[in-house]
Amino acid sequence: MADPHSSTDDGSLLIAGVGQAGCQMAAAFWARVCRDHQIDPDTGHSESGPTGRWDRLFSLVGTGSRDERYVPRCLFVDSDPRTADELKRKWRELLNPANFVTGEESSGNNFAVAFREVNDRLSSDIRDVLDREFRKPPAPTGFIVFQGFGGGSGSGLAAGLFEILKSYAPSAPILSVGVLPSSTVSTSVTEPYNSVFGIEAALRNVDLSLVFHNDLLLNLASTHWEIENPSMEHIDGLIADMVASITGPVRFDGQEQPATPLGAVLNDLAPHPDFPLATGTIFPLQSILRKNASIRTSGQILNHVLEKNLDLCPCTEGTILSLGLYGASRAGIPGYRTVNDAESTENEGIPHFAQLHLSAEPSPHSSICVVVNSSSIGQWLEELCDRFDQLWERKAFANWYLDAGMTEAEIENLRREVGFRVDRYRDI
Ligand SMILES: Nc1nc2c(ncn2[C@@H]2O[C@H](COP(=O)(O)OP(=O)(O)OP(=O)(O)O)[C@@H](O)[C@H]2O)c(=O)[nH]1
Ligand SMILES: [Mg+2]
Repeated sequence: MADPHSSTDDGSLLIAGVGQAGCQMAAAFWARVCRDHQIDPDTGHSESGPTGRWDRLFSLVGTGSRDERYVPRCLFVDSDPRTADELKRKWRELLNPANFVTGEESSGNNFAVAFREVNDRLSSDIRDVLDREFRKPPAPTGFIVFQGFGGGSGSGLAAGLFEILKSYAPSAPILSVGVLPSSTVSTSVTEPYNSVFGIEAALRNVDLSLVFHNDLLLNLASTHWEIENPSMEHIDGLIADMVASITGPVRFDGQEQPATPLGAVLNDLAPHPDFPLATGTIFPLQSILRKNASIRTSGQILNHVLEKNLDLCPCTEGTILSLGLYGASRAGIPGYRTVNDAESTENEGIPHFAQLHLSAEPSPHSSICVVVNSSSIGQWLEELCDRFDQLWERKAFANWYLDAGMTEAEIENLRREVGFRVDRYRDI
């Protein structure tokens, strides 16, 4: 198939959720962007017509205002059908059930089983969905893939999916959004294996992998968002809000510039292809405005966040390769603008940072999302490799992977590849 990315770049996206965590995060993202574009997520209709570059994410089906529905360009893939069935039920008017591809049972927390399954059984169904989506103009020219690295499906199915996506559009940018296994919120002992294999595949295929630790997000939910006993649903909402913020410039025209393609946003955040990892945080603008009555403009918010609130974001130690600040309002995004260098020169301590997109008149309902790509993210990979090594030294659970077709040499090679990444981060 021709690579549509090479001939046209109208910026339309296909959003995939893989595995339980990935599907749930992707569904939260759709609920959030529906609201941004004034599409009712419960019906798929838009009373007053959708706003912004909705056509970059949704297809319009039906004619006449009564029949018109806005259908997400999505793909949900999981070995286990249960999460998919729940999402199909919950969002039955919004998400097309034909865009869900599932196996018969969970991979059992096993990258190798899931990777084999995608190649053996699921790839033709995935290709059917992609064929349909690529036939609808405009064809997707960028992908976002949500995944839980610790899960067998989130790692193994996604590794297979990246290869399929590349076969449709080899040069289209890919953003992966993933949760890393955390020591406190973890569901399986094999998460370090799955994550090393899953991260290796992501870093080999994507332009940027935006990674999060669930325990840090749980903490953020209770401290800055004042949510009592935060659940996974709250965490998925925060991740969805961050991805919505980062894709704001893709989905809405700016005041001084038209909407940007995804590739440009990812380039800002991963200015060097060897370091395609970032993490982020999001907090309410209200808390800043309440304490600082003199803040009036986006530029002042930028300076304030860089000076006082940078410690809210993990991984701001070490050398910062890029720092993006994105603002979004829950009540819709009235118009983005890029704060230029002149407004940000007060912060000489930050060597590089990506474009800042905030609405010109900050609303108290806005949130601020900070995304950072820095040398200290390498430590997250290093911790993961250490946890992998503790298992592999004893060959603990090795037979799970060997029995599913991986070889010891292959496993050690994938571990080495992630080790090379750690070394590169150390050398920054
Ligand atoms: N942020 C977030 N994390 C989740 C969610 N659901 C599960 N997790 C975490 O994600 C990791 C992967 O778990 P799952 O998503 O259940 O695994 P899976 O991808 O379905 O893979 P298998 O079931 O092993 O085939 C684990 O560390 C879970 O704690 C979710 O909705 N949001
Ligand atoms: Mg699962």
